Amino acid sequence: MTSPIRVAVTGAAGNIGYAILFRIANGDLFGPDQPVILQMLEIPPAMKALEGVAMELEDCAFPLLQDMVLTDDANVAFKDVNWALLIGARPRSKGMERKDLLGANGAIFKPQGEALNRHAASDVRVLVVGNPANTNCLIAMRNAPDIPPERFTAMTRLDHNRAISQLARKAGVPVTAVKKVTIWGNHSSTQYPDAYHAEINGRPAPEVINDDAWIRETFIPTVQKRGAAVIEARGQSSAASAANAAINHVQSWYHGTPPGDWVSMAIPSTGAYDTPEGVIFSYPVTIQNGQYQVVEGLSLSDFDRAMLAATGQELLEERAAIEEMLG
Ligand code: NAX
Repeated sequence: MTSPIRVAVTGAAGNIGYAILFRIANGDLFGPDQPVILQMLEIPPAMKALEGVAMELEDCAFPLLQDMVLTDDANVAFKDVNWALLIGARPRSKGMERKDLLGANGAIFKPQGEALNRHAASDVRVLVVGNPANTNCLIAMRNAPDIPPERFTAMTRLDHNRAISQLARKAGVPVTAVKKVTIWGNHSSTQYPDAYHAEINGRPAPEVINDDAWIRETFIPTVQKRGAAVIEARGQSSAASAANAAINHVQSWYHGTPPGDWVSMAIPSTGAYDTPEGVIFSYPVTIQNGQYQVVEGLSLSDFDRAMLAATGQELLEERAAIEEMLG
C-alpha cells in the first residue's frame, strides 16, 4: 500500500479546521489512492473540542484516514509531517493595536517554525493561513533555517478565488472562463487584485469587461474587503471558503497548474517586478513537479506599480514591527 502523507493542521478545532479536516480525510488534497495521517494541534483549552472533532472524523469511517494525532505540543504535531497547514492564530481582540497583534502571533509562529525545523520530514511544505498570514509565514520561515525557504508559503488563494467569481459574474460567464487572475502582495486590504492581466474566454479581461471604472471602483475594493463583508453578513469570518482555498493551494502545489493559467501564492519575495526583498509577497505563479515559478514578463502600468508598491510597503512595515522575532 502507498505510504501515508502526514498532514499537520494547527487550530484544528477552530472554524476553518472544522471545514478542512473532513476534506483532507476524504482525499481532496492528494487523490483517491493516497492515505493520510492527520496531526492536529490545538491549545490546551480547545483539546476537548478537538476530541469531539476527532470523534466525528472517526464516525465518517474515511477509507484514506490512516491515523490521527491530537496534541497541544507542536513538537508532536510536526513530527515527520510532509505538509503543515498553519491555521491557528491569535485573533485581534478589542482595542488591540496592529503591532500587538503582530507580536502576539509572532509568539505563536516563532516556536512553530522552530518545531518544524526540528521535527518535520525533509520534504515538508508549509502553508500559513492564520493572520496576518504573510508576516506569520515570514516568522516561521526565519525560525526554520534548515528548511529551504521556498517551502514556506502564505494563502492568498481565497482572494484569488473571490476575484475569479467577481469577474465571471460581471462578464456573465462561468468561472472556468476566467484565467490568469492575480492577487499581488499582502493578504490584507492593501492587496492588489489584478484584473488587467486576466483573461476571459481567452481575451484580455479589461476588453471583455469594457468598464475600467468598475475594475477600479468596484472590483478591486470588493475583493479587498470581501472578508469583512462576509463577517458583516454571517456574523463570523469566512470558514468553508477559506478551507476550500487552502485545499486549492495545496492541490496546485502538489498536482501543478494547468497550461494557460496560473494561481496566486504568497512566497518568499523574489524581487520580481521591483517587489521588496525579505518579505512574503503574493505573485502569479505556475507550478510543475512541486516547484513554483513566478510568472515573468508581465508589463505593468503605472497603476499596477503603485498598487504593488503600496502593498509591499505594508509588508515592510509589518516586518519592522516583528524584526526581533526573525531568528
Ligand atoms: P478560529 O478562532 O475559529 O480558530 C482558530 C483556532 O486556532 C482556535 O481553535 C484556537 O484555539 C486555535 N489556536 C490558537 N492559537 C493556537 C496555537 N498557538 N496553536 C494551535 N492552535 C491555536 O479561527 P478561524 O476562523 O478558524 O480562522 C483561523 C485563522 O485564519 C485566523 O487567523 C483568520 O484570521 C485566518 N484567515 C485567513 C484567511 C486567508 O485568506 N489567509 C481567510 C480566512 C481567515 O480569516
